[in-house]
Amino acid sequence: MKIILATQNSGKLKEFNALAQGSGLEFIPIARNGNVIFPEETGKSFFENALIKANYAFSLTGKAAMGDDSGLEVDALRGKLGVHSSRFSKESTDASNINKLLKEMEEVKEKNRTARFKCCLVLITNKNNPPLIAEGLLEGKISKEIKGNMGFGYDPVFIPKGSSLHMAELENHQKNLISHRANAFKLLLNQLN
Ligand code: ITT
Repeated sequence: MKIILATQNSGKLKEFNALAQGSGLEFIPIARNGNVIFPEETGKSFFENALIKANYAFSLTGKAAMGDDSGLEVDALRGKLGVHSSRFSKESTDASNINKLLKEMEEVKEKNRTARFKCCLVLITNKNNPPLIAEGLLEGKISKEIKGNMGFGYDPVFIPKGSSLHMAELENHQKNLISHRANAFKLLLNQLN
């Protein structure tokens, strides 16, 4: 089954196609040429934003469509960045977001640097069925240094619980064994089967 992935993030597309190996699912980007204008992410939760993305892709294409909304919750910042993870800094690039996060956490001690990645997936298969919804998370902490060049987003400053490596130091297949996205996707596959 082919599923349109409502994202402008090529890292997400790559991860979903790796996670989907052997499942009979294949994720197709909503726009190969970047010509699509995405709706604003006005939701107050990861779920609301994932639904906005899935609805948009489904109404545009009429085909099965999935939205992923994800982000970081940092305890020392009282649960920020949440739904604002991608727009945390003014420039909204991965590098500027990471720099702002490290700056805001400069004074935070090691033991208080706990955080988690969260992901909500919404899959619309056709207009007569309610959407499928799945959520996943990954506990960890925010490092003081930037390390690694794999993955995307905040991976260079996130250390998964129990790991000595930053997420961006993990090979793709290692990240895909533990990530918030992988955990959500497993639950979604269970519902689909
Ligand atoms: P789309 O909305 O087009 O899907 P996006 O990157 O803007 O792409 P989100 O709105 O879901 O995605 O924002 C998620 C933010 O959290 C963004 O800054 C990502 O880089 C970051 N993020 C999500 N999953 C991540 C992961 O696995 N590793 C590192 N950062 C991640």
